Amino acid sequence: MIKGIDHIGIAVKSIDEAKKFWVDTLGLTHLRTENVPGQKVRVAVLAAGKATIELLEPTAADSPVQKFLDKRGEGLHHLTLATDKLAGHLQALKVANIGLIDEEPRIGAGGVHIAFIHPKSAHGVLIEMCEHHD
Ligand code: CMX
Repeated sequence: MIKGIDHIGIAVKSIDEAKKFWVDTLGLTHLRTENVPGQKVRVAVLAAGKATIELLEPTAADSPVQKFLDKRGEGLHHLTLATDKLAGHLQALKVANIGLIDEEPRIGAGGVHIAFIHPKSAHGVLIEMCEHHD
C-alpha cells in the first residue's frame, strides 16, 4: 500500500533565505510556492527526482512549524509516504494502536489528501501519509 517517498519537509525560518542554498547554490529546481492555510505554513516545492523537498515556513505564531523552530531550530521536519488507500491505511493503523494526529484524511499542499502519524509512534519521526487524486 505504500508507494514510495512523496516528499521530505524541512522547517525553515524564511523560504527566501533557504532558497539561496537549496536553489541558488545546490541547484534544485523550484517548482512552486503556495500557502497551506490549514497547516499555517507557506510551502516551497523543489524537484528532487521522483520525490520533492518542501521548505516549510510558518505563517502564524501558533503554526506547528513555528513551534518546531522554537524548540529545535531549522531542520528535517517530516517524511511523507505516498499511499493509494489513505483512509483504509489510517483505519489499520488505528486498530494497531498507532498514535494518529489525523484519524481522517484532510487537505494539504497541492490539494492532496494527507494525514499525520505522531512521532512518538514512529521512532521519533513525524510521518505524513498522502494520497494523490490525479
Ligand atoms: N519530528 C519529530 N518529533 C517531533 C516533531 C517533528 N516534526 N514535532 C514535535 N516532535 C516531538 C517533540 O520534540 C516532543 O517530544 P518530547 O515530548 O520528547 O519533547 C513531542 O513531539 C511533542 O511535541 P511538542 O513540541 O509538544 O508539540 P505538539 O505535541 O504540540 O505537536 C505534533 C507536535 C507533531 C503533534 C504537531 O507538530 C503536529 O500536529 N504536526 C502535524 C502537522 C504539521 O506538522 N504541519 C506542518 C506541515 C504541513 C505541510 O507539510 O503542509
